[in-house]
Amino acid sequence: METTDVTDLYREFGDERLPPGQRETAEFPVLSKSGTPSWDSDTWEFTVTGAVDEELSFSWDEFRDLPSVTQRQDFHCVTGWSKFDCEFTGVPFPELAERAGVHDDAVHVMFSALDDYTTDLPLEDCLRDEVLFAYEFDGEPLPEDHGGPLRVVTPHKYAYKGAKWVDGVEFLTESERGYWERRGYSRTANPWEEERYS
Ligand SMILES: Nc1nc2c(c(=O)[nH]1)N[C@H]1C(S)=C(S)[C@@H](COP(=O)(O)O)O[C@H]1N2
Ligand SMILES: [Mo]
Repeated sequence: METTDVTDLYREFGDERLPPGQRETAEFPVLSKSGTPSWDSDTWEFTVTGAVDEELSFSWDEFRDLPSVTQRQDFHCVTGWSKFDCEFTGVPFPELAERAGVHDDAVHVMFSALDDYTTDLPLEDCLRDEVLFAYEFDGEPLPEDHGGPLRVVTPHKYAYKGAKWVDGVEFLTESERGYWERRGYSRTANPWEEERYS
């Protein structure tokens, strides 16, 4: 499959590919608030709910039948490391938003996950082709400790905005806070502005 290089999206935010206060690492550390949850491909279900024309639900096979893309992206963790050139395959956020028919009064999005993690973003920050529901990393199924079977990646934001083990997305007409956002982390999380805490 063809890979689209989106590692130049930093140009929207400045001249430096590496955001301030970050150091590049070749590793891919695992950061999880609790352990890696188990999942079952027979019962796994992904839902799109809230301010939409049609709420959607997908089985694992149905989700895998959605149109997908492969992108080369950078990954910035709020704790200070960045990993360049990660190859993720998955479904772009706008594809799902379009299928559900997002209402005009939706302004915010909440992602939920199998480990009860949540994270939120303004809707406009999600309606980008680089926001992926990813199920492959470097051509292999996404490792379970990195969020397999399915995670969100947000290369324009710190990585806590990308829910691992994601199982739902809810469109909101008022903003709400996710797990780390309630604990003082930034709601917008732009790495080039060093929006780490709020
Ligand atoms: N479901 C879930 N998603 C999560 C987290 C988590 O604890 N649970 N941690 C977040 C944080 S703080 C970071 S930095 C990245 C880490 O992703 P990684 O473990 O693949 O490096 O996942 C984010 N997504
Ligand atoms: Mo993090």
